[in-house]
Amino acid sequence: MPVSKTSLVTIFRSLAIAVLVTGLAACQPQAQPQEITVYKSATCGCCKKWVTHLQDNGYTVKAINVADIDTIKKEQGVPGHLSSCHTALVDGYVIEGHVPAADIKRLLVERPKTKGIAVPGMPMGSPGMKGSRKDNYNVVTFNGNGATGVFERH
Ligand SMILES: [Cu+2]
Repeated sequence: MPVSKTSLVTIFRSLAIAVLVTGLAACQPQAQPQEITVYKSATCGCCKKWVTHLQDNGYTVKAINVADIDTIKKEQGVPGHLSSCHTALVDGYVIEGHVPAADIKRLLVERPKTKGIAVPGMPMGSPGMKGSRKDNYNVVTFNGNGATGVFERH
């Protein structure tokens, strides 16, 4: 049976759409994991505010209160000079301190070779540290051998 020109066009269009849809799906970055575990002390107010910031940005937060947060930091290889009030774990990375949710998202999309990222100390104006002033601060990467780098400037 001869195939009409119209049906050939229809078949071609369907194929073209199928290829396009497959291509678009392949280009999508890996979906960000929704769960993040946060270790903090029970009395830390700014830690709670950072947890709220994560929840506002779509994360399911598993908050765990610990008596000795320094032990967690040592276990996770957070360098002493980069330490802050809370330590979080998400998809193989360590998140130390008041790191903005947008930077965590970029970390999980770009997946650089690093142990984790940190906002050392507790800079005013970082998520969970809203106050009368806004300090400049850096989000820094760290790895096991003491090397650090700048991940983002705020
Ligand atoms: Cu804090």
